[in-house]
Amino acid sequence: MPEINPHILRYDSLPSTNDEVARQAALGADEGLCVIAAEQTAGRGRLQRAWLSPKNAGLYLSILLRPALDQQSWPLITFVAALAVNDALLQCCNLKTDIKWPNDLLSNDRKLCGILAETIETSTGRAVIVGIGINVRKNSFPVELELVATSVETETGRAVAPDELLESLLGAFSKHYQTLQQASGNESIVRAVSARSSYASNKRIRVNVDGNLVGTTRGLESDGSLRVETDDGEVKTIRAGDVTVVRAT
Ligand code: BT5
Repeated sequence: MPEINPHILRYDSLPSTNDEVARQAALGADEGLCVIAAEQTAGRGRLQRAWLSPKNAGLYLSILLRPALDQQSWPLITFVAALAVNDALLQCCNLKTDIKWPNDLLSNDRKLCGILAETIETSTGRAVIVGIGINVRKNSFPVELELVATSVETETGRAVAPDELLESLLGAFSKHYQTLQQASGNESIVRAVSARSSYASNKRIRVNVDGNLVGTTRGLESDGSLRVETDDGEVKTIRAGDVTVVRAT
């Protein structure tokens, strides 16, 4: 299985590292291109939501992949990134994080990392851009994020050196990406995520599909979809959405 051979480009400031990778991918850049910016002025989440990316406060990077994978496995690339961040934070910061379906890492129920995987067509084939934002330094979050966001420094009392975190992250990403390419790779990745996610099973949640569905999570499908059992016993398979915890009253 081919390993990721990272080609790292660093920038002081970019609108969005995902957009810069898309630009270079359109020009024919190879798998493994990794763009890092000290700040983003227009960092993005899903559905064009903003990702706050103040200067030197976090690790903001995007990796270009040109996967030779079945289409069914492509959604699992977000999980590969989540596992890599989870490994790197454990290795470099001794910080255990919870993978929140489908694209967040939490510490103490607050968001420490978000992942944005986007598929694009290029003249040399379809490609995936995996954007990862990790809050490293304590940061004065705007009031709407104060209660929902956190950073490595807040959680551990120490801001890890971004390069140390990056090296560990790229190594782990390469390892999990290789796993995904093996026979039964989907199952291995899904199993690993399930083991590191309190959201995969037996969690009371609300998800913003079908008019805000409420139910209990019942595991992950091999394509990464989330099974949710509603109160009338029906099990729905959710491919994408925003999940919030429903707390017992
Ligand atoms: C995400 O979207 O969580 C994906 C974030 C991906 C960011 C990376 S940084 C490098 C690369 N370049 C980019 O332009 N993007 C990627 P989503 O699940 O839609 O969550 C977005 C929501 O997270 C926002 O609406 C806010 O509520 C919240 N948020 C914004 N900035 C945050 C931050 N720094 N820390 C925690 N939460 C944040």
